Amino acid sequence: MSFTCNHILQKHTEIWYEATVHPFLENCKSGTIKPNQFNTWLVQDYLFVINFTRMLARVLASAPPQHFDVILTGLAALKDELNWLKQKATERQLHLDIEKQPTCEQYCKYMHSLADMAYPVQATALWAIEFAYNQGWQLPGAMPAPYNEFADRWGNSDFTAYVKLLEQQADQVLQTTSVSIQNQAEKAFIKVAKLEKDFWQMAFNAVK
Ligand code: HMH
Repeated sequence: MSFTCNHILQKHTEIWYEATVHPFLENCKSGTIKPNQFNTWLVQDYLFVINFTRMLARVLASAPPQHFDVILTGLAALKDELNWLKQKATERQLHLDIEKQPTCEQYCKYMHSLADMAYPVQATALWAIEFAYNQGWQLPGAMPAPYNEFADRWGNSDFTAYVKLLEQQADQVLQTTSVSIQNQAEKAFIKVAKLEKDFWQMAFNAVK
């Protein structure tokens, strides 16, 4: 039986549901999210994306040359995303030179630790991280302003196509790797799902 991203996903639908369906996102959809909850997410996500960009650079360094095109597209998109997140924070008069909350810190440390893993594990984790936001921001359906801009960033068709390419690249290397590395990839998927769930909860807890 072939070992693919979808195979991993189908084995862990419950934790994946918790990673991608959260009251934070539902309250963005209904317009009832509190400013402090949203702003907490925004600032922590900016800090997350800085470290995610570093992770993607390390994934590139581990990848076979045939995978460069997709990864470089991702890195170029992150250049834009970092500037955009900074601009959104400035519009809301938020300071970005603050400390990471423990959950954000934990996620960033985990992304760093992936550098020691085999490329198929890194490729699977990368896909899972992007797929989490692609699904999470899309599943609730159309959001009101100002949240629609955020939902569109990760839910738009170009981003969806990019995530599909990440899945194909991960599938390609998962097929031909050892069972031990396949198991590590599955563990990475579960870890990402748990961290995603915790990240939403971290922001949701910031009620004031
Ligand atoms: C927490 N997960 C988190 N933030 C993001 N921006 C993404 C995934 C997608 O890039």
